[in-house]
Amino acid sequence: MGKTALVIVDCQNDFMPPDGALAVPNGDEVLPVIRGMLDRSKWDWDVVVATQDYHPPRHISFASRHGKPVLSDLELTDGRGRHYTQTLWPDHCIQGTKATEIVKELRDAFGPWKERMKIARKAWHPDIEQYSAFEGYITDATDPSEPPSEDIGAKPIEESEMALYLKSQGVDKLVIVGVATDFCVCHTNLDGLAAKFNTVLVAPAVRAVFADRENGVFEQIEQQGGTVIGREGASGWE
Ligand code: VGL
Ligand code: ZN
Repeated sequence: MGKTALVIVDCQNDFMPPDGALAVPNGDEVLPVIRGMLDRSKWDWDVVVATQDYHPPRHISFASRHGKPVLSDLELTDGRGRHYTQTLWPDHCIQGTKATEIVKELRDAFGPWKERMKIARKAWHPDIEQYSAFEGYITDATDPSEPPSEDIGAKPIEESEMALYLKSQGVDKLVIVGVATDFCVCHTNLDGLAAKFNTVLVAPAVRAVFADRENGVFEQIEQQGGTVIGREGASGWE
């Protein structure tokens, strides 16, 4: 039978209220749910991947770099010559700082999974935005460390480090939790489907930057063949 990976998206200090620089509204509500999913006596994930937004100072997504207001949209050309619309963010998740660390409440629960666990770091290049775990690189480091020195270049999703790692472990199903539903969770889930994984998004374990967009994200994922569970509330999804 195929194996299952729990994918914990961006549960980092900077995304958590009350003090995070880019606090996702009610983002901390996902933590007890995800902690429960890391209880080794109840769950047996074959693989656990925790993702980390991992920006250098002056990252292309930072409003401060462009002298524009936070949350405004800006047409940009990125470091690979791609034209796109960037939502501009406050400075957040800077490499090597506490702000980019995965919250302690979850790190404390990683112990029993150590042998099965990887970190996927993304958006580490100054001129490239990456919302999806499938755009990042895979590492064992849970502590702040240096990113690669050069852009590894865009790879087709199915040849990405994330897809190759999951496939090398026999994984064919992803259970996706974390923040933010409308950015990194959404892109990770859609890329997972594009890379031919079955996906299950656990609604009680995700929160959005823009809460009114959450239903649209769930519908888009379902239209692409993904499953969304627990939309009616926290009970009944296990
Ligand atoms: C994210 C905005 C900027 C996310 C990351 O984790 O969803 N959102 N960077
Ligand atoms: Zn970011």
